[in-house]
Amino acid sequence: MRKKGRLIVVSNRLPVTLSYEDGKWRGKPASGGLVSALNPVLKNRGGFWAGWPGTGKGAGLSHIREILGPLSEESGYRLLPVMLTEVDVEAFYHGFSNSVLWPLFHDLQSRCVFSPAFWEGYLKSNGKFARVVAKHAGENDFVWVNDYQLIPLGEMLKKRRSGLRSSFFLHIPFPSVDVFMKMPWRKEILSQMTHYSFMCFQTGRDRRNFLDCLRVFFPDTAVSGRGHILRVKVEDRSFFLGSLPISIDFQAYSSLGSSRSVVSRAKTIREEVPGKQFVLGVDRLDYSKGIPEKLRGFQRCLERFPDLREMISLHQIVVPSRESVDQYQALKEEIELLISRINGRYSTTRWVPVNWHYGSVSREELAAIYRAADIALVTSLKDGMNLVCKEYCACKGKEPGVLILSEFAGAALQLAKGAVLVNPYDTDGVAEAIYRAFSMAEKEKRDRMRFLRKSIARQNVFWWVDNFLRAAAGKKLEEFPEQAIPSLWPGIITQAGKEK
Ligand code: GDG
Repeated sequence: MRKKGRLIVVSNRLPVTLSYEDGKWRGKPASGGLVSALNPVLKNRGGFWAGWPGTGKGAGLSHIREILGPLSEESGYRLLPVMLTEVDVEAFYHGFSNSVLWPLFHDLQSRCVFSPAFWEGYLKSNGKFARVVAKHAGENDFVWVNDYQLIPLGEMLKKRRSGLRSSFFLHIPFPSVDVFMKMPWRKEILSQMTHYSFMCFQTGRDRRNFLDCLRVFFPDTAVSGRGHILRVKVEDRSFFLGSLPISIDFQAYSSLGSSRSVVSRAKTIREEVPGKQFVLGVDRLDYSKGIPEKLRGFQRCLERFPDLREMISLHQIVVPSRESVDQYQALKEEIELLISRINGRYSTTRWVPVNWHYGSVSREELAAIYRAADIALVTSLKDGMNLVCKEYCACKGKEPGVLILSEFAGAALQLAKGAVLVNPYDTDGVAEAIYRAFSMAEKEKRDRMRFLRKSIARQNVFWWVDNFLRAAAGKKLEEFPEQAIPSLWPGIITQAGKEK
């Protein structure tokens, strides 16, 4: 009998964060959009998640092994580390991934550093991922590669194991031809993207941009079919091409938001809020999230609508990210400066307009903050999807709340009807949207929230994953076996590329 294939997820980072405290290495589950979406999918499916454990310094293989064992049991899937050296991380992660692809794909080409050494490091580290995955994947396993850091992996896996099928999901946007053209390795990247059996984007807009680029660089590109999934032929390769908006486990967030402890904590948060209503921002520290633009919009709102002073406050959670990169440090300083200016100018003895928390909070606490917030404000300059806005609506339950959402977030295409859309570069527009949300009639708030929740509940993360797997592997999530976590040791590959 043929062995049933398992589900294998590959992403740059494993869904854990390692830290060295009190002379000991510790690990805890990581936060982030990709992790939030894929965690419930892989749980108890007997597969594994391969990725870099996020540290090159000091943590030897035995430490990693010690930490990942129990965490694998907790997660319900095996965590398989891909070991990278500090030099690898510099060129592959900080370099090509975060100083070329990330800014370019978010239309911020002036932030790109097109260094050939980064490109070489990108290919070299992808080779290390290919080696680990090819070693542990079985013939019938389904390999699901995630995100821009691993674009070359599919072709590399094919070269190592011709029978191994892999599919790809791009979590970030795909730029238009004019922007994409700027990248020196544009044709190589495009070609690598055609080596997956299924290539999927967040939105129809991203997919259209990708097809436009293909047609420029591969004029023989042929497309057939219509709807969510198309068939594309480029040179001697043919593959499926889709667009599926990623989502959340709506039911889980909705239940969490209505749980007794969260409702009670939300009440306490509300009581502590200075002013009548509060606006919430939750973002990773990243220039693509438009945090300074949000602060400018909020400041403008206080300037133009004095009746809102002492009546409204902004709570901004900023989750630390890529802290060692200068541009991110500069962004943090810009945020601090803007906040102190707003607070310096408008604070009174009873009211501080902006409160911010630099760090992450527990999932429960986040749910309570979502539930308590009157308005959620998402001002991404560009965002693949944005899960925060979906989590906010899920946690709100029947409580009225208003979502102000950037037109440039992938989620805007899906949630346009219920949300108040803004262009984050338009400071007056953001200010007016906050004023409108503040003054919105209760009935309109409830109607909009009902619509948003319905739409997110319908296209939840399981809808997304089922559609992805159906298009990519011709089966549903339940058809992947529920199995015990596979054993891993021995068979790990070290930073130096040796097997242990
Ligand atoms: C990328 C794309 C795309 C945030 N603060 C805390 C916390 N979070 C969690 C949220 C949410 C996630 O982080 C952020 O997800 P986003 O989707 O908003 O953004 P990215 O991290 O940039 O994700 C994005 C996503 O991938 C999925 O494809 O939507 O466009 O950029 O889940 O809940 N979680 C906890 N504490 C916090 O303080 N526990």
